[in-house]
Amino acid sequence: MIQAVIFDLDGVLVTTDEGHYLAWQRVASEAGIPFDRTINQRLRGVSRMESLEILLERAPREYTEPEKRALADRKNSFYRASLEGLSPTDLLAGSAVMLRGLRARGVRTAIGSSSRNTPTIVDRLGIRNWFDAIVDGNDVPRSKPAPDIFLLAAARVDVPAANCLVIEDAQAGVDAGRSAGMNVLGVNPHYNLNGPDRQVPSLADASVDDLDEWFGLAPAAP
Ligand code: B16
Ligand code: MG
Repeated sequence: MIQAVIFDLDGVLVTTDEGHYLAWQRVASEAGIPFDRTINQRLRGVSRMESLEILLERAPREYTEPEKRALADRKNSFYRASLEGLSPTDLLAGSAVMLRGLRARGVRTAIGSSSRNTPTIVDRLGIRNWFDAIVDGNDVPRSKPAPDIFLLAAARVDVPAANCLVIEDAQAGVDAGRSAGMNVLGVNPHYNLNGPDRQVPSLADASVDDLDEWFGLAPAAP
C-alpha cells in the first residue's frame, strides 16, 4: 500500500523545466555548442554540473574546471532570472487537486528534487505547507539517478521505501525511484519513460482514485 507520495518538482509540479532548457540553450548558443530539446531530455532531473558535462559532450574544445564553474553559474543566473515571475499560477494542472486529495486521505506528501533552487521555487509557489518533507539537491551529495534524494524523503516522512510512490517526469528520476525500491508513476506528454509502473501525460490525467486503483493508497501510521 502507498502511504507516502514523493513528487519531483521541475516538470511535475511546476513548469520550471522549460526555464532550465532555455537557460542551457542560451549558454550553449553563446559557447557555440549544439543543443536541442532531444539532448535536453538527458539533462532533466540530473544535477547542474552533471547537466553541464552532458552539454559539453558536443563542445568543439575542452573546458577547464574554472571555466565549467563559470558556465554553470551563468546558466544558474539565467535560470534564476526566469524564476522571478514565478507565482502560484505556474503550478501544473492537476497538482493542487492531487495534493489536497492525498492529504485528505492521510497519505504523506513530500518533494524530492535535484534542484538546489527548490527553496526559492517552493516559496514563490506558496506550497511549503502542502508537504511533510522537502528534500533537494542541497541535502544529499548524489543527485538522481542515485536513490539518495528519495530515500531521504522516505525517512523524513517515516514511511518504508516499498510504501512510497515517486512521481517523475525524467528518466533519471524514474531510475532513482526504481533503485530506491519505490513504486513509480511517470508523467511526460512527449517521451516514453523506461521503467515506470505507469505513465500519464500530466498530473491532470490521474486522479487520487486512479492512484488508489493502480497502486493502493492507505493512511500513514500516526
Ligand atoms: P539546479 P527536478 C532538476 O529538478 C531539473 O530537472 C534538472 O534539469 C536540473 O539540472 C536539476 O534539477 C538541478 O537544478 O540547477 O536548480 O540545482 O526535476 O529533480 O525537480
Ligand atoms: Mg523533473
